Amino acid sequence: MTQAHLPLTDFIEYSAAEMLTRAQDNYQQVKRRHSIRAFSDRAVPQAIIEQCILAAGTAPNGANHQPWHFVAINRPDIKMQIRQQAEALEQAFYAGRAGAEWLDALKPLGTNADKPYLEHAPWLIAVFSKKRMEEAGEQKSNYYVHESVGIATGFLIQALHHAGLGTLTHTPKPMSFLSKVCGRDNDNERPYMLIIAGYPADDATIPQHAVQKKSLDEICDFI
Ligand code: IYR
Repeated sequence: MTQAHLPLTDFIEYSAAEMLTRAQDNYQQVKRRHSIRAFSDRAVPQAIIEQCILAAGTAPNGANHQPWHFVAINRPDIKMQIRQQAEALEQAFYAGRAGAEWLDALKPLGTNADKPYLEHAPWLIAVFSKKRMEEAGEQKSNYYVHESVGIATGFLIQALHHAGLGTLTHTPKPMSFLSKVCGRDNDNERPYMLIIAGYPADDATIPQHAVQKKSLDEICDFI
């Protein structure tokens, strides 16, 4: 049996001229998003993070199973644990586990194993993916989990940027320690990414090469 459908009442139609202006404005806004690695410890109200996570939860996803879970971390003791464990992993990564080619690719970023921002930034948002949907004792498979959680994470980053916060995506490898620290150590959930959010530090910089984006010709064909 097909499920009930509702009329699409919240679609807003714009003229082609308005659409072009809106698309241009959006591009100008999103191109001002840069990953930053120096965060201020200024507090950011939880209510802002809540709205951004609600926005992430609207992402298109497989069969509307919404195969994600977010853990928004503000507690200094938990942030400290994450910093300690992430830095230990990164030390091994930068000491050689990454391999020469990868380390070479990271040179322009100037990154190293020190991750003070994991303690300084007011919010760390751990994104988890869920293999199955658990519903009143029932277990159903989730679909396109990686794609769905990737889109939701993109929505989250965009929402945080739009709200006026600086962000960084962080993927310590392996990330399994996050499951334990966040109390999500179960067979169904996997850590997907850690998003750091807060005000940029006064001396925050971006790598010069980070602003060099490929041209439209390079990234797109119209056929
Ligand atoms: N996770 C490491 C290394 C790193 C890897 C990539 I690919 C980046 O774009 C940036 C960093 C770190 O956080 O330093």
